[in-house]
Amino acid sequence: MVRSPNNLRLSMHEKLLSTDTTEPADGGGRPNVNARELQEVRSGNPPASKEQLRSALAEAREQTRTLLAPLNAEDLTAQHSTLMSPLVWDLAHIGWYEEYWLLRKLGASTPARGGFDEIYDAFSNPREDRPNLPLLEPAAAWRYCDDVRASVLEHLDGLDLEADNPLLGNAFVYGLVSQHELQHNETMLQTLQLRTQPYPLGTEAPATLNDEPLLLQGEAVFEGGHAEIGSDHTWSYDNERPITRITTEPYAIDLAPVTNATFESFIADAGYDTQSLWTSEGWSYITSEAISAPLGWERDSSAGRTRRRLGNLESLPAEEPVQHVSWYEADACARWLGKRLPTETEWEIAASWDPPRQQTTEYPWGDTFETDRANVGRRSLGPAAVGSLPSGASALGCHHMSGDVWEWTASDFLAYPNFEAFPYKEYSEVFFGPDHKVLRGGSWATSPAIARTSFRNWDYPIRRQLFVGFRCARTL
Ligand code: AVJ
Ligand code: FE
Repeated sequence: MVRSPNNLRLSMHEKLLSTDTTEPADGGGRPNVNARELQEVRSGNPPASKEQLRSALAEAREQTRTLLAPLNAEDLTAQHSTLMSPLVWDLAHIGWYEEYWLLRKLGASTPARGGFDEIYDAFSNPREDRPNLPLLEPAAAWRYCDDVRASVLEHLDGLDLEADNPLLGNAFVYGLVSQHELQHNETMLQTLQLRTQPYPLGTEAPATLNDEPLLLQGEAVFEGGHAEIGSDHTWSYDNERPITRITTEPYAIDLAPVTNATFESFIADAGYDTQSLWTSEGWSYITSEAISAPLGWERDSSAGRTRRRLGNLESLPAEEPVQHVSWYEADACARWLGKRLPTETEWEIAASWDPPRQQTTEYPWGDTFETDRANVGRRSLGPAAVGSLPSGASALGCHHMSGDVWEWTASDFLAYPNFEAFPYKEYSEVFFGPDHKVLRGGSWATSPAIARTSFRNWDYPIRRQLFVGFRCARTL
């Protein structure tokens, strides 16, 4: 996994907690840590070492190589869906973004190679137009990425990480670039999900990490009151900041995401034909697009229900979280269940708030990523059965909050109070508003460097190629 500077910072955090846990007189179990001291540790010290930056970049590149290795030049240059770019655009865009931030913006003397802004800046052209651009061929795109990387590493050797440059605070700009590459890996997997040719799944079945999954049908309860959301994690994005104190009404939230079996029951109960379950936009969307099941679901008279996973046809695993539903379908199915989608605040409390300690954790189980607690980072190319990852549960008792499937929330993508765009408005700010819904938690395809509980993803409510499902909540 990525040994990000954050891990180092977190081990200090843990040390603080474990060496100084004198119980307060009220026996409340709250560690006796001076809040300001903790705040300082959480605010991104110690600074990253160059070795950690090199390995974060190398890890992201390794992921990109592994992902694209099974694909030929035609697979890489074709546009498989107008919703997505040709894969070779994503590849060269990864190199362009790295050149832009780690060479041009940091003022490296190394000359910029491309002059590629009109082609590879995502704001220059919509995805559907990208096949018509004079794109680099796959071999040239790889050479470009490799050349940029070589210059970046050379420049980093001579760089003063303590220099007075906001981009270098906590070496943030290196986090920006490595996380960008990892995010585009997931984007490329969405492209592979939309095309019909099979992508090799390897020998591994979707991770069932516990042979006898727990039956997870209950709810966790938050009694209401104060909690914190957001992050000051070293490499968190501007939209996760700052840590924000909120108050919320009591609510219940499901211990697990909705499964394929439950979603089948929704379909069998005429869910797609019952207008009263749908918002008016949702109803016109499914009727005009003739949608009657999640993306990739098919019905085979002999095999029963099947689904397409990265182009491979399989029988539908009943106990996996449902994937590839739009926000509208999630919203309607939750209504059919007598519940609703959680707000992103409710979701984040359930994922990371520890009520006795009055603290948030970066992953559901604590502050350090541990491989066996979550199905992330393409360790398998699909979600794990619900209940198969009991060691990944949050303080409130919710499972699968990191990994498996992104989860739609009820919330529009908006700024937290005191938001400050950094380092550019086009990462988050230009997307704030009612057009995008927030997704949380990361999927099986998301790197652990991104699947932290504070991470906010967003997309249009009609999108279904995402590795996204949902869990339900209700007001108490
Ligand atoms: C956070 C996944 C919505 O893909 O549009 C990639 C991430 N930003 N390149 C996106 C991103 C710039 C972003 N999402
Ligand atoms: Fe990008």
